[in-house]
Amino acid sequence: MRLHGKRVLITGASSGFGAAAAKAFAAEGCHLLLGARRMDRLQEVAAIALANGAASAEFHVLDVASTASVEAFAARARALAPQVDVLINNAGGAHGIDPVATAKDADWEAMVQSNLLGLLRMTRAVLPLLPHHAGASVLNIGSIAGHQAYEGGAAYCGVKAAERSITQALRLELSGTGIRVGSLDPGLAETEFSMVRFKGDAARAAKVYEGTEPLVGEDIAETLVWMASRPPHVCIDEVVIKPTDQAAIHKVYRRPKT
Ligand code: NDP
Ligand code: 8X3
Repeated sequence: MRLHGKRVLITGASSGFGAAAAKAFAAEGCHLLLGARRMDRLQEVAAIALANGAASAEFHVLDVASTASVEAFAARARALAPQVDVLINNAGGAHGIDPVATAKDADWEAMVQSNLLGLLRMTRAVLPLLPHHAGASVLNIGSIAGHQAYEGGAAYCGVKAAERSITQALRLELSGTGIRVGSLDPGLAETEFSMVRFKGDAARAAKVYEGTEPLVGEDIAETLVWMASRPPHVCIDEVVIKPTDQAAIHKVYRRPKT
């Protein structure tokens, strides 16, 4: 599907994968609607998108943890145009890395609200805007954490495993509509993810990427563009992308310090 002039809605567009996706879909000449909680950052991303060729770049506050906020965001989308061609459910992240024995309710709740309920709410709100039989896509950001659990990741791995199930269920529910539903599941990527997980501890966040070459936002963004631009009869169900240095979730090659 040619993307020029298509309407693309991206959640979590204020940093990381979402901001990179805004720039990449802008370069294809798309109309963008960007959502996140940090409006100053969204404004910057929208300006970059316009400079990069976006047909338009609107932004609106969005907290996917709130049904009212999601509905207000969808109302903004409807006011801009009667249809959305590509929905990118990207908002989310990890909070803490404590084992179940000591983890905090607030961290669990934040992860369930954004990665799991947020994905469901956003999809429910936007489904009526997705055209049938026109190559529309719902692209969900999962994680290799949804394929393989790790210590301290019970809740995060759980919500990302749920993302895979939601993607599969939605594909079944939408059978016959022509709407494609796909999951893009990255491994280690350097964004603000670790700063959020470690609650602003920059030294601890930097350690995650020390000595290794992680993915960057652009790697994910160009894959999202590829998934959304396949011919309408082609659905890319699931893509797993890891850094070459990450042979498996626990096996990350780190170059010795020189
Ligand atoms: P970032 O922290 O850089 O980006 C996360 C984005 O999600 C921000 O734009 C943030 O915006 C937004 N967000 C978080 N919570 C909410 C909320 N309640 N409502 C609206 N927006 C929200 O990290 P990434 O770009 O890495 O993360 C993007 C997605 O990729 C997440 O789902 C993450 O789990 C997933 N992922 C990340 C990997 C990595 O290693 N980086 C690997 C695999 C998957 P704001 O704070 O302004 O609301
Ligand atoms: C992010 C990748 O391995 O840090 O989803 O959980 S990981």
